[in-house]
This record gives sequence, structure tokens and C-alpha cells, in this order.
Amino acid sequence: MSFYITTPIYYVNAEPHLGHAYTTIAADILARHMRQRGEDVFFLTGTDEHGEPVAQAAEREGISPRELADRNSERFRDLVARVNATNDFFIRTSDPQHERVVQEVVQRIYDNGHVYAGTYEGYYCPRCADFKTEAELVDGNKCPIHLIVLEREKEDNWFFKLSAFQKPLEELYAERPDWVTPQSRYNEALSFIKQGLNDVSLSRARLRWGVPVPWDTSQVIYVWIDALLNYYTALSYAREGEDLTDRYWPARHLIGKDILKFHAVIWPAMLMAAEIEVPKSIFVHGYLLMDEHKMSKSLGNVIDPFEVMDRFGTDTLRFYVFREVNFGGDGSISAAGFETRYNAELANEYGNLASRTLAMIGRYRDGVVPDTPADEVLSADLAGVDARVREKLDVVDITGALEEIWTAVRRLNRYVQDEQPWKLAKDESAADRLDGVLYALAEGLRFVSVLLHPYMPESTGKLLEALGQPDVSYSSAAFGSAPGGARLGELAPMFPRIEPAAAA
Ligand code: ME8
Repeated sequence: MSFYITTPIYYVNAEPHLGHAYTTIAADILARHMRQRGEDVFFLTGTDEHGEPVAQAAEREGISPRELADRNSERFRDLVARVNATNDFFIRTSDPQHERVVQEVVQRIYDNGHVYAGTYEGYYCPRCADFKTEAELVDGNKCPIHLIVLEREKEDNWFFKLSAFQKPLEELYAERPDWVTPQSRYNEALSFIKQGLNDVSLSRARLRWGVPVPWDTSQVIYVWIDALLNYYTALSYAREGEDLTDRYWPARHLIGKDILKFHAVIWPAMLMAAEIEVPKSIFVHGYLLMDEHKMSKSLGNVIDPFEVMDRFGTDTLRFYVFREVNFGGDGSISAAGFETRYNAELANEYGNLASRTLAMIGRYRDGVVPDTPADEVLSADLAGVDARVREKLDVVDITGALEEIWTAVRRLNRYVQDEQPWKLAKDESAADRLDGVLYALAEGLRFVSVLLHPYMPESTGKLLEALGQPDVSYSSAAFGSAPGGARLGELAPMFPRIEPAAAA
């Protein structure tokens, strides 16, 4: 089966921050997990480069939009590599191949009779690139997200007949109750639709930085129409000489809740208008907060993900954000929180389990994992963890799946405490028992590491190598399935404790 997963494409009006890394890592965890299961995965991310958000930021910096886009797109590409994301393609909406397919699809929407010339009169936020109703404004006439004063605009442009899709959208929501999750976001989108849909501008008359409207090149296509189409256009040119659309479309989208309306209302209507199948699903996550405020470049309270990774490593970042904040909801993160979880969970629990296990097999069995059957009690306790992780990740419960795995990590540490292998080692008559305990520990460590692999690919990869068991396929995630007899390799300390003073 194919599994096509996407992140939003990020605006290049500023440098990436931790919020961007968050969605990209989430998509990567799902992509890696599905590859473990042998699915045919395609993972897309990229940058959104047209429209006022970028044009105005470039103007403020005194450079051209293209220069700004080139510079910041590269930073997003660096971030993707640095968080260890295994994306299959990185799209830029300034790619000529993207622009061509955008024009084709928009032309089809026009030919199908869903576009008309009209006049937009109302408020527009250039940072959101979004038309705002009066009810949405705060403090008189400020954007509710960016808190900047909005001007009333009047502009002749092309309109997309979103209102004509009210009924088809309601039907879509009725037929597919889990096409937007979590449920609260489904309810939010549906109630927005039920309030009655207004037509939306499909083009901008005053802006030059964008894709020209094919039948009226004096205007550019509205940036959201251009951007949403990235999910579709990418498949047509991501592989040279090959069109992947039939193989992977429709997509599963991961987005933040800030862009729900575009993805859950406008996007499916556009696709219906162009006679293209709507997405398989949309999962909407919450905000990473700093001191209870959304982390965002406009509020200036962003954490630099590169700095975090310099200090704690990539795997720690990948672990921490999903452990600390329940994926789907909002949650606060902090430097102190990073440090606490790093020491308490990665250093003391997982790292310690690994180093103790390897050290004991080294000391008591010359570095060779004993070949004995798995401990039955432990087997019973770990049975079903792999199935539950899989079920949770099938519904994008990234935090819930991690909690399942972590319960198993803790169970293994308790096993060490209960069995006290260092005592068994002193008793000749307990040699068989010690074999059993050491095998169970090596096997338990292997088992949790295969499950953890999508979250922390680098450290689990090294550990599995050291265990002589590099297979990360999901079918190998069965406790007791790998035979003993492997000779252990070297492993540098995985998560050395950070002393608070040194970390400050
Ligand atoms: O909206 N917490 O781009 P953008 C969690 N170009 N996630 C966050 C976050 C936070 N504090 N801040 C940002 C755009 N994100 C458009 C999208 S898609 C066709 C076009 C993440 O650069 C989250 O995924 O503002 C959010 O939806 C996205 O970054 C917005 O990125």
C-alpha cells in the first residue's frame, strides 16, 4: 500500500523555528514507521515562497523576493537534513514545474465554471495572506494572529465559487467522520462550513510575486491556492521522467491548527472543482507554547532548533517534543524541560539500560549474548506493545505510541532491579538463570529500540548495531524473536548525563 505524507510548506519570510521542526519531525516519525512496516512511502515537505508574506519581508530587507526565498529556503532545507528527516522530495513553490501544474489546475477550475470576476472589499492580513471577516478582527481592526492593524482593501480580482461547494463539503464530512482528526478539529471545520461559505479570491491584482493567472496575466494566483497545490504538483516532477501521482495520490496531511480552514475547507473544494480526489486525511496538531504563548516569529518568542540540537543532539529534540506535549494538543516547552527529560528519561532510563546491559554481557559472558529462551514473565508483560504502538501511530497518536514504548523501557529497568544479575553472577549455580536474564535484557533492549527507531533513528541505529541486530523492520519488533549468540560491538555512551551547570 502507498502512504503519502506531507507537512505544510513553510513561509520563507523568516528563518525556521522549532514549530517548523515539530511538524517535519512528526511526519518523519510516521514515514519511518510506515517504511518499517514495508509500506510504499512518499514524504513531502518544502517551502511556500510567493505572496505578500514573502514579498513584504523582502521589501523590509531591501532585497528581491527571489533572493529572500533562495536564502531562507536553504535554511529550511538545512533544518530538514539536521532533524534527520527522510523526505523524498523538497518542493519550492518557485519551481517552474510546480508553477506550470498550478496553472493547469487553476485553468481547469476556470474551465469547469467555478471562477468569476469580482471585487473584493474587506480586510486582508499580509502576514497571514488571509482575508479576514470583521468578526475575526480584534481590538477594532487588528489581525487576531499577528496583532497588526489591517487596512480595508478594495480590489478587482478573480473569485473561486467556494459557496457552491457547501453541500459537497457537508457530504464529505458526513461520509468520512475521521477525515479530519482530532474530532475537535473536525467539529471546528464542519461548523465553519455550516455557518455558510463565502466565495474567496483566487487571485491578487496588486501583487507581482506569484504565479500568473493563465487567462489574465495581469494578476497572480492567490498564494494559498498556489501553496495548497504543492501537495499535488510535487508528485508530477519529484522523480525525473516519472509521474508519481497515480502511485501516491491522495495525500495524508499533517498541519498545525493555524491553517485548518485552508486545508479542511478551501482545499477539498478546490480539488472537487478540478475533479481531483480529495486528501485521505488531515491530522491537525496544536501549538508549541513558550510561556503560554504560541511560539511564532511574529511574537518573537521562538526557539532556534539548530541551537537545541547543538546542545542536546537531534534525537533528544525528536524525543522531547513528543514526550513533553501530547501531539494534537497545545503544550509548553522550555529549556529546563529539555534538560529534565534528557537526564531523567534518556540518560537514566534508556541510556542506562543500554549501558548496563552491554556492560554486564561484556563482563559476565565475554560480550556474547547467551542463547536461551526468553523469560516468560517478561515476554507476557511485553506482549502486545508492538501492536499497540502500531494502532496508535495509525491514528497519529505519536505521544501515545511513545508512552507505550516508554512503559516497556521502564519495565526492563525494573527487571534489572528485580533480577539483580550482579548477584546471580556471584553464584555458580545461577549460571542458567543469569543467561536467561542477560538474553532477556539484550532482547528487550533490541525490541524497544526497533519500536523507538522512528523517534530516535541515530541512537537506536547505533545501539542495534552494537547488539549485532541491525534489522529495524517492524516484523522484527517481537520480543524473543532474535536468537542469542550475537557478539556485541562497541557503543559510545548514548545519552551522557548533562550537569545542570554545564548546560546553563
Ligand atoms: O502557514 N507550534 O507557513 P508557516 C507548532 N506557508 N507548530 C508550529 C508552530 C508552533 N508554535 N509554529 C509553526 C504557513 N508551526 C503556510 C502553509 S501549506 C500549503 C502553507 C508549524 O511558515 C505548523 O505546522 O507559517 C504550522 O501549521 C506551520 O508551521 C505554519 O508554517
